[in-house]
Amino acid sequence: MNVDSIVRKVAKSNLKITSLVGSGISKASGMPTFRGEDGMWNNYKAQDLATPFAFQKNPILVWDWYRARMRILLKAKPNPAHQALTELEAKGIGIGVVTQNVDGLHEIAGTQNIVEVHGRIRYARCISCNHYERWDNSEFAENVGELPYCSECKINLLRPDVVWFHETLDPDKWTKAQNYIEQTNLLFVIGTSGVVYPVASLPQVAKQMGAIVVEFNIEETPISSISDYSIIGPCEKTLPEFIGKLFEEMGI
Ligand code: BV8
Repeated sequence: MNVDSIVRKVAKSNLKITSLVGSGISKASGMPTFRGEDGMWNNYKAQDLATPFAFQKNPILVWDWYRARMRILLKAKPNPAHQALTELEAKGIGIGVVTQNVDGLHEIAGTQNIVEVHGRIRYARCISCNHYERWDNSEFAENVGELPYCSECKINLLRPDVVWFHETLDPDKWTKAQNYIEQTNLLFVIGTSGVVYPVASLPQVAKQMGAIVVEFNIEETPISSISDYSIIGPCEKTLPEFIGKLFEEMGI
């Protein structure tokens, strides 16, 4: 089915769209994905570094991985896919973005209703006293091989303010993400391999609650089988095109 027919099928007056987003949306901004060919760093798999055990064993290695990502991020800009989600919200039919990404590009694109379920790379938090601080523009971001200590308690290490594998999600953020899904009658699933739980369970929940699910990816994923429509192609192209046609169809 072509995009025009899909748009005609999903367009209706009281659309409430939630977007469930993964690292594929930031690929065009230059950010590496997690499991694609760019998911490796210095022969380490991203998901082997994004764990409390890796940090405990070798905090310098883990911080150097985050510094490498931050150096790319400091040059990255939101791309047309991020901007399309901001327009969706501005037109009053986008109710929220549930992002697994930690890069902060949705906020820079101007989207307001975002829940960063896996945290935010630009902040670091103390492993003990819960002090937070931004580190993206600090000289620490440059100093490979160095460890940052908390400026509050002075004795403990800082860690990236993200959710690692085997760590539970922030309950308030998880509740907010579920609230978006419960209000949704059209779910966009954008640039995610759909393998990381509990976030990967959300499309099924939306479906069971009667929402239509439209997937935007460059390939099939485990989510494709429960999606009503899968739009194959780079989301930095397919998403703005789809959303533009949706606005036309709805006359907004
Ligand atoms: C949890 C933050 C409860 C860090 C991330 C055993 C023991 C313990 C837990 C588990 C276990 N087995 C399973 C689990 C659960 C585990 C999990 O799901 N593991 C998977 C891998 C099997 N989950 C957890 O641990 C979660 N917590 O369950 O708590 C608990 C606690 C203890 C014990 C039991 C249960 C926490 C998960 C959070 C991990 N943190 N990131 C950081 O970023 O540094 S996850 C990481 O994966 C990123 O957030 C990333 O966004 C996310 C999902 O990946 P994707 O975004 O989908 O990226 P990926 O590369 O995979 O795919 C990119 C996609 O884009 C592809 O489909 C590609 O085709 C597409 N694409 C590429 N280019 C484009 C495109 N699409 C469109 N256009 C393009 N241009």
